[in-house]
Amino acid sequence: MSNKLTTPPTNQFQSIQYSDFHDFPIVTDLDNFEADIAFLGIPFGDPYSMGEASNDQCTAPTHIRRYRERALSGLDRYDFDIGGTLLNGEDIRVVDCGDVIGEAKDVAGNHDRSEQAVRKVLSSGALPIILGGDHAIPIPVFRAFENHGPITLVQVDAHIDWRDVFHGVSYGLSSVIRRASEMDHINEIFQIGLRSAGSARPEEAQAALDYGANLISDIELQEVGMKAILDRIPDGHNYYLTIDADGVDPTIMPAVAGPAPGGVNYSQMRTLIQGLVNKGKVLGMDIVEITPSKDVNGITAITAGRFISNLIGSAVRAGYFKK
Ligand SMILES: [Mn+2]
Repeated sequence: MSNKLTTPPTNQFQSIQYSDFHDFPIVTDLDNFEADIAFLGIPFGDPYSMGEASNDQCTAPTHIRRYRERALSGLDRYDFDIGGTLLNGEDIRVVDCGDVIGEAKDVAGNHDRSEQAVRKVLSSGALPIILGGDHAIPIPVFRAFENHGPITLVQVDAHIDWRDVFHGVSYGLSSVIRRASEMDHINEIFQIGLRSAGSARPEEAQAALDYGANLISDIELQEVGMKAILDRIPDGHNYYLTIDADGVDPTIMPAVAGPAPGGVNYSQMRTLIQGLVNKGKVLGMDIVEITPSKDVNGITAITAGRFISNLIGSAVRAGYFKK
């Protein structure tokens, strides 16, 4: 294990009590593993108050793992959303890299360790599936993709997240797309499911439009359908998909900090995830902003697990992992 990391190093993970991603192997040495797909929990963000430094979202990766068997009963089961078993009988190596250790008083260090952990996952050649944490955590994740551009960024969210600074914080959950827009390797941006009112003021909406971001409101999505939205996203690109749980219909993802009526429904998410996988190359995906204490019968975690199944199942069938 490289000792270049600041303490605590990324090879020290939380004990993974709920490693029940179908008994996929647990990786504890990020410098020495081979995989096609890797789960990585980043259970924190960049808080706006001390109370948020260690909050409900810190347990979200565990919550998602805990309900994995409810999202997909087994690797031998026929999944009607993907038209067969998850891995299609192929020799696909899926691993769980556990969670990056968070230190409440070391936000910058948390971001650095997260970036380095994702860089190591990418070095292994694995497709990372990131479990947040709040919507700040894609910022270090995007940094780790520095040499993988140009990337077309697709965001599902109720909010545009274009604040430059919010509550004195520049790398927080309300700034994630603003920070992404400043990265050379991030190119086109599609923001889907926008509705209600969040942190954005008119100047943030204007900044997004000035950049050329494609702002797709939930009303527009519901009127034209996800296939029409998908058609606007250019074919053949490298994509990264960041899913803020509050962008999704709260009837299937109620456990969020900022619920808003409306939102992207399950079949639309399935169309989006599988559509992106098939029109180019999805380099990575995250699901963030899940607050487990507000969940109802695990449905938020189960929905997250379904998104993951759609990504993996369609990527397998699209030949992403052909040796
Ligand atoms: Mn967000």
